[in-house]
Amino acid sequence: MAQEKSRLNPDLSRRTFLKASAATAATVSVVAANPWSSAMTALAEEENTDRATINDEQIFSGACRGNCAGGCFLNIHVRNGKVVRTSAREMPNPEYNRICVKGLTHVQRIYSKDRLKYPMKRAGERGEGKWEQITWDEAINTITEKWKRYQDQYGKYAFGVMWSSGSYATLSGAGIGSAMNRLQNANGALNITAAVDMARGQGTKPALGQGTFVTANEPADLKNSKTIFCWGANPVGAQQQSTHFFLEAKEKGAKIVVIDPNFNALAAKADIFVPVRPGSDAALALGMMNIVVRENWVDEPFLKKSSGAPFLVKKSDGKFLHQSDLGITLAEGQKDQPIVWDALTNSYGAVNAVEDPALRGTYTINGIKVTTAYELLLTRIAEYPPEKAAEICNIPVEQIEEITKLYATNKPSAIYEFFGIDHYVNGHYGYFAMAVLAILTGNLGKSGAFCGMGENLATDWINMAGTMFPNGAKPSLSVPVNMLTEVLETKMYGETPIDLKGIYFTHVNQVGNGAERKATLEVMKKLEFIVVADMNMNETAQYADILLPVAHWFEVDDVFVNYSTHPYAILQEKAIDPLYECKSDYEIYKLLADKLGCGDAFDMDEEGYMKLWMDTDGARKLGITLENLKKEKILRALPGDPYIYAEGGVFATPSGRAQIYNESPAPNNNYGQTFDVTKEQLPYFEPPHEAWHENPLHEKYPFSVIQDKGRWRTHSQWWDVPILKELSPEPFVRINPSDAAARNIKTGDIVKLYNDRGYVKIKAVVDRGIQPGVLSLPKGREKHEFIEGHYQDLTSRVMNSVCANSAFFDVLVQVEKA
Ligand SMILES: Nc1nc2c(c(=O)[nH]1)N[C@H]1C(S)=C(S)[C@@H](COP(=O)(O)OP(=O)(O)OC[C@H]3O[C@@H](n4cnc5c(=O)[nH]c(N)nc54)[C@H](O)[C@@H]3O)O[C@H]1N2
Ligand SMILES: Nc1nc2c(c(=O)[nH]1)N[C@H]1C(S)=C(S)[C@@H](COP(=O)(O)OP(=O)(O)OC[C@H]3O[C@@H](n4cnc5c(=O)[nH]c(N)nc54)[C@H](O)[C@@H]3O)O[C@H]1N2
Ligand code: SF4
Ligand SMILES: [Mo]
Repeated sequence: MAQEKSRLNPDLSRRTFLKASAATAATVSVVAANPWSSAMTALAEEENTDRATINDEQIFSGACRGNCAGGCFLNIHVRNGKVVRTSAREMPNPEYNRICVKGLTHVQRIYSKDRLKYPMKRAGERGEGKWEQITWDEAINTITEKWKRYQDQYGKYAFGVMWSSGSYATLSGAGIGSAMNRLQNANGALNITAAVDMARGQGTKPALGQGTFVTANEPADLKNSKTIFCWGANPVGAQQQSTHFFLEAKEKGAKIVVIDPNFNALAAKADIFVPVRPGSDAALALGMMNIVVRENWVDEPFLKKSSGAPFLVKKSDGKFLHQSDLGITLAEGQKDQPIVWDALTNSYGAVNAVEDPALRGTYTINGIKVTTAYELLLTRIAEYPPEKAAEICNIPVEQIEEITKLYATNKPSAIYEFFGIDHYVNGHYGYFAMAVLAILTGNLGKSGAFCGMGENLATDWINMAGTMFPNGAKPSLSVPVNMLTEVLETKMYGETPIDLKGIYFTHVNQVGNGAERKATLEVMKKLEFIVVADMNMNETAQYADILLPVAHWFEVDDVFVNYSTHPYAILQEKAIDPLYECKSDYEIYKLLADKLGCGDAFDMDEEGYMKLWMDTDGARKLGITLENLKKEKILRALPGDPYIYAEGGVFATPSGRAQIYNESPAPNNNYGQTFDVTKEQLPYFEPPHEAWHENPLHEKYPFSVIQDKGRWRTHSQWWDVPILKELSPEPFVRINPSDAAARNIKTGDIVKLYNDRGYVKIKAVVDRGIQPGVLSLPKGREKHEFIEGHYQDLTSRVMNSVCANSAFFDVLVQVEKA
């Protein structure tokens, strides 16, 4: 780690900090004999221990499984029944060896004084902070009695479960195939979705076949790219462990282009920095497509062989023309093939029978008017010539020309995305347009060429049906959390009656991390009953009626595989027993299921569940069995080496081809809403909902606000770790010098950011890297860390009509000296 200085506390260097914290540790250990102080003692001792003399240490395998996407493989060092330190463990491919400052401070997290220690019930008013310790029996009885009673009286959706991304694991994590999904579906409770990070999937899936995750090659392949667009991603802050792949690619001669409103840390290493206007990325991609077409940089063989560009689209209903439309009788089990135009024979044919399908043209076949998908795309992109894109994005047209040439000719090229573009109401249009740009240039399905997040989610081999839907259970109804205000008011979700009385929150800090905090608090107020299962007293836990203390990740056996920037499944060995009265989430689900009448769905121990989870031919093909995992502790969970998404141009779309045209757009939260289908069928640009210079509100609130994911937190996690607090003592807003000067704001001044939804008071840092008219806040701070207000008081819960997703960056504010 570099000798860093705190920007607001420049006197604190890393060495003085370490000395100071060791001293604090020693002092604390003298005054109190509790697990917290013994952890501090242990840390202090660790500093001075000659490791060669240690002979009583046990080392367990573990994963750091929060939602930072690192998924680091760790050694958990235990002495005398205490976790004394964590260290990086050797990965099968050493390029993936990793740990970060958070991974190194788990000891302080495990023994944090803010950990929930025993079940509690609310003693005062909700949110007042008065608690009474209760037994597990009382907690489980109270929860299940209410859960059942609400469901009996008001229907099964009267009780909901809400989870987000606190941790990913099989038994005690959130996410696909986890035991929590099983409980939810077995019981039929309402599934309240976090509506976060959904625009990427909405935009990308129709084009590339997979949703939010998995459309990138594995991170180690990045170094094989010749051009890398880091587009709406902040790897140095938010995918720290992948940053070195960018640098290695650069060393090998790759050109790096960072497309971002702000000069993020990777921009410092980039060849070209493109300071786009926030929320304008779809327009940039559309402008680039025009140049690709104009310059004949279209990869026609790829389009013909691996994409639906030559598919004929019916004028009547916008769907692809299929054999069945032409009255062709299909044999049993025969696939109804899309029809293309055969330029050689000047006739039509099934796509699998035509050698050289035409990309262009409008035809009438059996009286049906059709045109190629490619032709439709050309018409759409013509609306966004590069000059217009330049104006929308507020960048020089020459820069668009320059980066397009690189991307389309200095191949293989990768578009490395994350969620910068996602957090706007127009987010999914950006991702769809970027995917289509990749398709046009054939920058997909090869080493060094991809369009995705460099993050892996091995869904292919997980036994989803077996884990998530016990005894033939069906998926329960999903409602995005951003719509709860309306649901509670109208008791309807589309045509479905919902009389919601209570929610079980797990793996989520909705009050701290949800958009539009006042609306969240309103919902919390209206609910009759709130349960929170967490490791610590986060902002949501403070509003609970019943609090359940859950075990830390190293206190339970589990398997980690989801959402990581490496291609491995990791065995989590229970390193110590759960502290205090904490229980693993899995054990809690078992207790709940028993009383809710679906105990048979949990009629297995931890090992039984893990085995069920990996009971697929896909897993066996990869050699993933519990036995192997116990032996090796870590196993490769993706095929190929390196894993290449859509290798050879075979995509996970219904046609097996990449699609530039979406014939059946559908909302990701379909409740019967109407939407403009033509907008969704082809790449499209519309301005963000709020954060736009032409929005009349811009006069009053002239700043867009971005929130960066910083390395000191994973969202709201690690907030209770003293070492990290010392390293990053307080949040601050970054502002461009010209904007700061106009308001007489200097670094260290307290400023107020506000809009009609609320305000936050926070210190300012003047930073040339921030675009004028933009402010940047750190993501993941808790209420008590702001001088006044909360950053989530600024955000809005408005969503796109086809995409249930929180647009955290689609926000306008004013800023002034407080
Ligand atoms: N303003 C603004 N808000 C944002 C964002 C933004 O950019 N700006 N980003 C959004 C994004 S992208 C995301 S993903 C969300 C994340 O939002 P959350 O999913 O709420 O994020 P975390 O704070 O990581 O985790 C929530 C809680 O899970 C708990 N937890 C961890 N492990 C376990 C476990 O094993 N069991 C149980 N029961 N609990 C556990 C943690 O202690 C923590 O309190 O935030 C969103 N909020
Ligand atoms: N340390 C740490 N790591 C994390 C997390 C964490 O909390 N802490 N959270 C994890 C989670 S859940 C997520 S979702 C990811 C997020 O991963 P990223 O999306 O990589 O992280 P962000 O910090 O949200 O940064 C997004 C980048 O997009 C830029 N940006 C903002 N608006 C626009 C725009 O309109 N156009 C373009 N082109 N760029 C824009 C921002 O300036 C920023 O540089 O990080 C994960 N990793
Ligand atoms: S916080 Fe992320 S990068 Fe840090 S150790 Fe954990 S998984 Fe790795
Ligand atoms: Mo996220």
